[in-house]
Amino acid sequence: MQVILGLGTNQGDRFAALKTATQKLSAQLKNLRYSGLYSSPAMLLPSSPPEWAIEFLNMSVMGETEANPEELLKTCQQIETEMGRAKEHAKWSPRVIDIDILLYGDVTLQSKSLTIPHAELHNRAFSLLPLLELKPDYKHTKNLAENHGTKRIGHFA
Ligand code: PH2
Ligand code: MG
Ligand code: MG
Repeated sequence: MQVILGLGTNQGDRFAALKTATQKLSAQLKNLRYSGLYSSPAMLLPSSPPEWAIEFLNMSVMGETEANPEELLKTCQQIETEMGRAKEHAKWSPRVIDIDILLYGDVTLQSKSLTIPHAELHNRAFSLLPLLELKPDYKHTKNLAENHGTKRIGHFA
């Protein structure tokens, strides 16, 4: 199955975190391809402390896997854990790495652990713009004139 994952980081050496994460993912996904690199202000909750307002780096990757969605989710979570992300964390707190399943082929799925396509994909320029580089024909509902300060800052690889 062809899948697209969204990567985000706003803690520590963000570029190094993307390098490490993509390296780890390359052991799990075939024909890995990378979007460009995007920077955007942290999207926070009204209750988030102001010190969480740390600029994000986001990108997406596309590859092929034989893992089912739950197995792929486990793989993503394991890489997050290996890279030092705490299992229990406050919602939208700064993170070394976040790896989300954005698309799993054309599958739509809703379970306790997973919503595919990603529940917020159509609201987030920092997810959608990198995804569209890899899948330009993806049909979405977002008005991309409102991109919440999301900027393409260069190539990843
Ligand atoms: N991820 C979040 C919450 N806020 N903001 C930006 N700019 N980029 C993200 O990836 C992001 C966020 C929850 O996963
Ligand atoms: Mg996320
Ligand atoms: Mg996540």
